[in-house]
Amino acid sequence: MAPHTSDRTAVPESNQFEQIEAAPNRRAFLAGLSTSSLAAMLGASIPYAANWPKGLAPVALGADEPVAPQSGEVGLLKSTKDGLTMMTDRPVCAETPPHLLDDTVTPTNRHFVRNNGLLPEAVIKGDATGWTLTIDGEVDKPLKLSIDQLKKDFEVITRQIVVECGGNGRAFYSPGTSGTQWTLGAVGCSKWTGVRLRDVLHAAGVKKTAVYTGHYGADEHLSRQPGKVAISRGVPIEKAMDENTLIAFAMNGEAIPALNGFPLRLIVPGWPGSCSQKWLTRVWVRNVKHDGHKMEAPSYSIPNRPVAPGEKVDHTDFVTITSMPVKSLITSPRTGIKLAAGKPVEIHGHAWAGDRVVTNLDVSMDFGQTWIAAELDKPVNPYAWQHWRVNIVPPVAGYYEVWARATDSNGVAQPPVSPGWNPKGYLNNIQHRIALFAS
Ligand SMILES: Nc1nc2c(c(=O)[nH]1)N[C@H]1C(S)=C(S)[C@@H](COP(=O)(O)O)O[C@H]1N2
Ligand SMILES: [Mo]
Repeated sequence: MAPHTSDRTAVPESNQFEQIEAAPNRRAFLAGLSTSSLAAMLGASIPYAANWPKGLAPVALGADEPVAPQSGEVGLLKSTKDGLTMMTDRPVCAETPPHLLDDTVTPTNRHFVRNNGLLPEAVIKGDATGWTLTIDGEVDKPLKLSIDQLKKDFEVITRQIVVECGGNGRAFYSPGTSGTQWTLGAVGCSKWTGVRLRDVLHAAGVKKTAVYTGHYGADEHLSRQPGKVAISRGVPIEKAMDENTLIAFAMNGEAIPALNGFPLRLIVPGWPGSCSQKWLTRVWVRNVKHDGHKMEAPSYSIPNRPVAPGEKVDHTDFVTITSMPVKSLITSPRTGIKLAAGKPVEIHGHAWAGDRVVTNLDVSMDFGQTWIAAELDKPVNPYAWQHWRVNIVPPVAGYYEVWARATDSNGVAQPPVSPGWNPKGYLNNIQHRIALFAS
């Protein structure tokens, strides 16, 4: 049988949504193929290929599988984002190919999208009328603030901050793990403008009993069942009090677009993107660790000890992910380019390290035997990604790979193979490799 594009995703039986997503994605994929590719997949020539209606997916390859209703969010993705790869269409998830992340500050139309639920109508329309943010729980004075009040009553700051999905790199784990099969591009570093969460919490008066935050957004659960939330994560109160944790209302100098959290979102730097609640409506200050949807293991959690690839792990043996690991991307040249042997070529990209900073960036062009130190910039502000560049010379004609390895301030470096396998496939910071053909 022909390979199925979603074969590598092991879908747990309980996850009905990932199952219904497979069909429309596959059909769209098939619809984009030429008749010669289809013939190769079918293992048979197509005598009437000249009559093939453009965009028709062959029934033999699963074109009549049940289809989830197409959401208008796919149209939004296509009209507002540039060159992203759609991973799933319900919820909408899309990543950015590395060469499109070449800018020092990620343009809004190239910032990845990771949704767990469905957008509210008002967000799609860009209507923030009456939007409020509630701060309640372990506070002396619960607050309900309009966006204007936030802008007026608190200091407004702008920071370049990396947002990376905890599952970025999941596709490289073996055995495969369930969840969106992100490769390299569920990451971006845009310029976020907003107020410090800390200042707002201080205004509400955080009680001594406060230990954690619980975040709520206006998106709907995929089932549209009232009372079910798409995602509600939180962070320890110390992280909420970090002077770089923002309640943002602008991205790259303009209103945040619908898919990335209009009109208000959290930006919790250095931690899994899931902490950065979009379409933010409430921060609940808790006297216990937050227990919202996707806080519980195994969501955004890893085993508390090394486990063998494929091993089953008890939910009681998981810990919640905090800082993201050291990582880097080669954003130029694009993988697969042809170039001249004996001539220098500049390799460049970005590197970041969760709560730490990157201290070294090295590249290898001989499969890791020797490493060349790149010039590495300091971050423009804490939690911004750092840019690096280095010239290499492919000595003779042939196939080369360039590998990039970032090292953080604790001496931890990116591994050449996938690091600690874990049941949900988080935190894969394997070195990025590109191919070069010299002639
Ligand atoms: N309300 C809400 N906030 C959310 C999500 C979501 O589904 N709903 N997804 C989270 C996840 S898992 C990630 S990785 C980031 C992605 O942010 P982006 O879509 O702006 O790139 O948003 C986070 N905030
Ligand atoms: Mo995520």
